[in-house]
Amino acid sequence: MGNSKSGALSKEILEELQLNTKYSQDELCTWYQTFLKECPTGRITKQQFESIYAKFFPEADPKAYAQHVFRSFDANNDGTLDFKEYIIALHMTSSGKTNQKLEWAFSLYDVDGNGHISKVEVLEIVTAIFKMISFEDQKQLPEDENTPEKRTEKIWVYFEKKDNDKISEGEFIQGIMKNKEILRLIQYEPQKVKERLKEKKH
Ligand SMILES: [Ca+2]
Ligand SMILES: [Ca+2]
Repeated sequence: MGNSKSGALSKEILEELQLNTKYSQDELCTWYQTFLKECPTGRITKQQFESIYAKFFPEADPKAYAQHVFRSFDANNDGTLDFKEYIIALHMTSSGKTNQKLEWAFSLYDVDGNGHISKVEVLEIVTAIFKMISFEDQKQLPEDENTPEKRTEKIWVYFEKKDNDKISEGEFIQGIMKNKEILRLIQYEPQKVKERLKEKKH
C-alpha cells in the first residue's frame, strides 16, 4: 500500500477492461493517468459526480438524474466509482452496442435493482429527466408527453402494461427494439445535449 498514487493500472484490471471494451492498452493507460489527476484517490464520489453534471446543465437541476446514473454505474454498490466502473460506464453509454446501452438503460430504470421495472420507477426516472429540461424546452413538447406523468403513461401504454404490471429486462429491450418511440421517450433529449456540448467546444 503506502504511496499508491503513482500506481500503474494492475495487469488484471487492464486485461479485463481490454476484453470487455475493445479499448487499447495505450488508451486505457492514458485515461488512467488523466483519471488519477482528476481523482487522486482513484475513486469518484457521488458528490463529485453530481458536480460534473451540474457543470453541464447550469440552468437545470440534474442532481436527481446524476444520482440515478451514478447508482447504475456503481456495479459493486460501494458508493464510489473506481476506474474500472468508470471505463465500463463510458463504454456502455458511448461506444457500446445497442444491446449494452439498453441493458444499461434497464439498470437505470430498475431503481431498486430487483430485476423488474415498475410504473413508479419509470415515473421516478422520467421526473429526474424533466428536471434537466428547461421550462422553455418543456413548452415545446407534444401535449401528450409534456409532464412526467403523461410521459410515463405513454411509455407504459407502449409496453402494453397495466398499472401494477412489471417489465422484465427482456421485455424492456425487445419493446424498445420494436418501437423507436419508446427509446425517444425514455431518454433525455439527446439532441439538446449534443447541441450544448458543441456550443461549449466553440
Ligand atoms: Ca463502486
Ligand atoms: Ca425494480
